[in-house]
Amino acid sequence: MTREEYCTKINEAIEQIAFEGTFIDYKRYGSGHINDTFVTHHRLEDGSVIRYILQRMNHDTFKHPEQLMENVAGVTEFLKRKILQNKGDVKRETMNIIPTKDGKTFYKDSIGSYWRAYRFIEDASCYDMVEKSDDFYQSAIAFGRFQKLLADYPAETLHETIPDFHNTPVRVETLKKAVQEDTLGRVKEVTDEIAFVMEREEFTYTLMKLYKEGKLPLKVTHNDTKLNNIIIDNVTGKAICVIDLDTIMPGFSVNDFGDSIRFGATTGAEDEPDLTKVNFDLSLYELYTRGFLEGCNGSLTAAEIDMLPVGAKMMTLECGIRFLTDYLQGDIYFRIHHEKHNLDRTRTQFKLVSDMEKNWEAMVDVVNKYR
Ligand code: ADP
Ligand code: GN1
Ligand code: MG
Repeated sequence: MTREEYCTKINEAIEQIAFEGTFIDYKRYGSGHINDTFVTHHRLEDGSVIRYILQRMNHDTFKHPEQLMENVAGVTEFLKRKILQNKGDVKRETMNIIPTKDGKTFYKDSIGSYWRAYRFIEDASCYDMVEKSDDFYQSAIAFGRFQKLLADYPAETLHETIPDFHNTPVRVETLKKAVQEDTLGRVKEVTDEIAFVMEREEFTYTLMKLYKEGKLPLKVTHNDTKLNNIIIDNVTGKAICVIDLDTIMPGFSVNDFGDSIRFGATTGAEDEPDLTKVNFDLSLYELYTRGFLEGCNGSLTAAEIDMLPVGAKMMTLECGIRFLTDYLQGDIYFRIHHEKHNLDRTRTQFKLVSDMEKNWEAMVDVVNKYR
């Protein structure tokens, strides 16, 4: 699709969605790797301007956007009821879908792209890295609370938006296939990284094995608990809203914990090319552990708590495996901004895995301190 055709489609989508006010303009927004996100501006009758989030859902990643939106609508309605019970603000403490003019949760355009819009959460911020450690702590409370709030959500009604999303052994198999196919001839560049994964293949079975033995429960989980999937209030400094609900599915609580750790408990960005700047940050790990357990507020079993460090290492290793696979397959999944972007991302993740292995006892001790 040319840029011009794309713009036509955005305008078509804006036309179909029941936004308030008169449309002014839109621009690209945020730093997500999967969807195309825009902010739109609209003028209200009193002259003020209102903003919305407009997204083109990634149809290659999410094969059934209509099912995905059923999940998002179900979960946000459920959360709204709980927020109201707690006398909270439903407009800011959960995502609010802006329906289409004919009352649907998404708009499918004439070439089959899926669009959806949300109320923009104002007077709040979203961070790509931990700038203030308290933000990380607040995000931990919010992600823990999110899980607790959804503990009685009817999990059987959720669609699996990406099958085997956090099934790490399956991710290893996909990597092996990409290595065999070596479509771009990149394998020779990454033999160390491939060996790094193979040395840890046995480890990747840890959580699935416990689950199959009935020792680890399935919960309703977010599955993409990066710091930039949480919105922090500019005035109170509290994490008010969990966003990016595309991957809500039954999963392991420890993976929600772990994904936050891999993204936030580090001294470098996810794509930092200089590995000397990337170190696992044990004190941020401790802060997050404290907040997450506080937010979960007794809803985790002893086995789940035991497995928190494993969740951290698992999600970091898995994310590295996914970046590496994408590098070998020609960068078809994660949005990249330069040729070796996925390789840089792979290396930061594996550096963090090595650091975690070196700090393993301390990681276990921290969990035991707050359990
Ligand atoms: P992706 O799946 O591509 O990561 P997200 O749903 O996380 O997409 O959105 C991308 C970014 O857009 C977020 O990181 C955040 O900065 C911003 N964003 C998303 N939803 C909202 C919202 N309702 N209010 C304010 N900002 C939002
Ligand atoms: C993607 O969509 P975004 O940018 O929040 C990915 C996550 C990865 C993450 C790595 C649906 O998250 O699983 O952990 O990139 N989301 C999907 O930054 O694959
Ligand atoms: Mg996101």
